Amino acid sequence: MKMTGGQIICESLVREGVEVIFGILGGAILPLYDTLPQYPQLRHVLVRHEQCAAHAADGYARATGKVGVCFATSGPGATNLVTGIANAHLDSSPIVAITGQVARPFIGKDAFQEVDITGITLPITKHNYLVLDAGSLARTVKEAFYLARTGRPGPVLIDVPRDVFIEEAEFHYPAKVELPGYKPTLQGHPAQIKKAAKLINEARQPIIIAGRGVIISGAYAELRQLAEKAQIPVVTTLLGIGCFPESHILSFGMLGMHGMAYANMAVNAADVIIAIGMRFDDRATGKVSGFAPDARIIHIDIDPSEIGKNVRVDVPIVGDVRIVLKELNKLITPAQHVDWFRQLDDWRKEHPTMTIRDNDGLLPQFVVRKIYEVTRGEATIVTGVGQNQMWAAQHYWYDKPNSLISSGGLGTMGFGLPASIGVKIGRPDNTVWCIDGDGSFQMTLHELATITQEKLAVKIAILDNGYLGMVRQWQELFYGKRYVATPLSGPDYVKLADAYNIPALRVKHREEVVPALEQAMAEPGPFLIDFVVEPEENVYPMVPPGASLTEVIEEPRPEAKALSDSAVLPISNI
Ligand SMILES: Cc1ncc(C[n+]2csc(CCOP(=O)(O)OP(=O)(O)O)c2C)c(N)n1
Ligand SMILES: [Mg+2]
Repeated sequence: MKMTGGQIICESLVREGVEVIFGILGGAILPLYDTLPQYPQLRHVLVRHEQCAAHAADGYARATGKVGVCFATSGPGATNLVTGIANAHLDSSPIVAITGQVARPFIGKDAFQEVDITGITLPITKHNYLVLDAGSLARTVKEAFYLARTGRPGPVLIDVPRDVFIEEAEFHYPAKVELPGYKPTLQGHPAQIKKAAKLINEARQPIIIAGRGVIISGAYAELRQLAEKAQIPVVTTLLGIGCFPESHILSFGMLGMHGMAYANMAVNAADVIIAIGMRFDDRATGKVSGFAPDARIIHIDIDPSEIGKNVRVDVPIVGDVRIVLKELNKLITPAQHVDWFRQLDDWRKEHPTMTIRDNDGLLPQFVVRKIYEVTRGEATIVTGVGQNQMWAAQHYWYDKPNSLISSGGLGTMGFGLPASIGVKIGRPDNTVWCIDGDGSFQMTLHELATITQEKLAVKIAILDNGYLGMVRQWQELFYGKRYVATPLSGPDYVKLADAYNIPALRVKHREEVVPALEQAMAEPGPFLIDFVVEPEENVYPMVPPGASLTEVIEEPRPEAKALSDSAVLPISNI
C-alpha cells in the first residue's frame, strides 16, 4: 500500500508499540505532525524545550524498559536535543529521536534552519541515519528501535528531510532486521564463567559492585541469588541503586565519591571484585591507580569496549548480565565469610554515614528521609544534579527495583523535571517525586507548563539552598571558600507554581515537613514544595576528586548528636 513518508513513520512507530512521543514541531517536521491525528494511539506530549523532549523520552525509557521517542524540527530544534541525547548515551538509555531536516534540494546550502545533526550527534548516538527516500523509512525505523534497545542500549537518531515526509512509497514493515555487523554477545564464554566461579569460590573477602546493567537486563533475582548463596556483600554505583534492595543485610550501599565510607573501605580491602553491569566511572573508582589494590577483578558487561577501559580486569566476561549470572550461579558453592563480615560490620559501626544530626535549621537530608517515610519507600525518585542528587541517593532507601532515576554519566542539571514527566507517563500508578536543586530546577522549570497541560501528578521537592550547592561545596573545601558565581537567587517558587496552576507550599521548619508531604500526597494532581534548607550544608562522606576511595572526608560532627528515631538504617533480612 502506498503511503506518505510521514504515514510510514507513524505506522512503523505503532508497530514498535510506541504509545507516547515527546516533542516540539516546526517547519521541517510539520508534515510528520500533520499525519499524527490519523494515529490516535500515538499520544503526543508537547514539551517547552527540545532538551526536555529527550530527557522525558529518556525518563520514560528508564522507567518502562521500552524505547522512548522524541521529535524535533531541523536546526535549533535538533541542536536543542543534543544534551538530552548525550545524557541518554552516557547512561545507556534507549531512545529514538526523529528530527526534521531541510528538503533534499536544500541540503548543504546553509538553508534556513539547516544543521548537520547526524554529524553533530555522531559521537553521542549509538547510531544515526539521514534518510534520503521514503522507501527506506520503514526499514530505518525498524533498525533504529532494534539498535536502541538491544545489546548495550542507547540513543539512535533519524534525520528526515521535509520532502521525504511528503514523498509517497510502498509501505512494508520488515519482520526482522538484517544487520550482519551488529550481533551483541549475550552468552558469556563458558571457560571465563568457570574461571570466575573458581575465583569467587576461593575468595575470602569478595565484594559485588553492581551497576545499571543489572537493572537493564532485569537480573535482580540472579544478583540476589549470587549474593545470598556465596554470602557476598553488594555495593552499587549511583545508577545501580535499585538493583538490589538497600535494606537487605548484604547491602552496603553506594560506593564512590559520595558513597558510604564503609562501602569504599570494603571495595578497597576486597580480594575478589565481581563488577556487574558497571563501567568503572571515575566517580565510582576514585583514583584508578589506588583502586582495590589487592583485588582480582571479574568484569561482566555486555559491551566489550568497556572491558579494561578504566581498570585492569583479570576475568572479563562479555555477555548479558542476566544470562551470565544464571550460568555463574550454577557453579557457585555456598560460603560464609564470617571474618570478612565481622570486619565490614565494624567499619559500618565506626562510619555511620546515614545519621542525620540534630539541627535547628532544616536539613536537606532530613527532607529526603521524610519523603522516604511518607512514601513508605514505594515512590520512584527522580533527581536533579548536585548535592540534592547525592542526598536523594544516600537518605532514601531503595528497596524497589529501579526506583531511582538520575543523570549519572553526564550529570545534567535540569534532567529532573522533564525526566519526571516521562517517568510519570511510564508509571502512571506509581508516586513520582522529583527531588531537585534550585539551580537544576531553574534550568528546565518551564516544563511545569507541560505538567499542567498533560495533567501529570508529579510531586516536586526543591531542596532550595540558594546556591549551586555542589560547586559551592568544592569552593568551600578546595578553593579557600571563595564563592565565585555560586550564590543563586530564584523566583518565588510558590508563586511560580501558582502561575502554572500547580498547588505549592514553602517549608522552612522541621515540623512542617511531614504535614506538607502528606498534603502533597493527598493532592490528586501535581504539587510543588519549596524546602528552604540550610544554605551551606555539605554532602558527606566525600572522596576528593583525584583521591583514592579510602582518602575520605567525613562529616565533622562536634556535638555528634544524632537524631533519634529514623537515623539508623532499618536493616531487615528481606
Ligand atoms: C548543565 C550543567 N551545568 C553545570 C553543571 C555543573 N554543576 C554540577 S552540580 C552544580 C550545582 C547544582 O546546583 P543545584 O541544582 O542548586 O543543586 P545543589 O547542589 O545546590 O543541591 C553545577 C553548577 C552541571 N552538572 N550541569
Ligand atoms: Mg542549590
